[in-house]
Amino acid sequence: MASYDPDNIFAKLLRGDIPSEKLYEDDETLAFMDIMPRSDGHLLVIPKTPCRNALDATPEQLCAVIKTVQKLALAAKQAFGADGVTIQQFNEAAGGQEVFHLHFHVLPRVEGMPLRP
Ligand code: DGP
Repeated sequence: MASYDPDNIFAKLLRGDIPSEKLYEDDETLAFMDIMPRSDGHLLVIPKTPCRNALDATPEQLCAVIKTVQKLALAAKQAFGADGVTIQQFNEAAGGQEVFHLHFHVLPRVEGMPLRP
């Protein structure tokens, strides 16, 4: 597996080099709106420490991120009047990953509404 690139887009976002619509942060994690939302309220949760993806993550990074995912999934479900929430996570290009800093997608879902491409 390739090593962590400190100049990936989410590392830049964490450093404040590029703007983001922040929703939540704690000592270990950050949540912000996805720039290309596939459902209303589509957000991303990332660890603040370097980590390429779930295959590269420590148990501590995974625990911290999944706790924030649950918190934000519950909040987004309520805020967007959703019936459910899809949680997605991709690993390496072949697994659909485009940004190589660990992130989970949180997608509020309304009954009968497909995800946008
Ligand atoms: P993937 O690595 O396939 O899980 O997709 C990366 C996601 O990150 C995709 O849904 C779009 C989003 N994204 C890419 N660049 C930016 C950015 O600069 N800001 C924000 N907020 N989201 C981004």
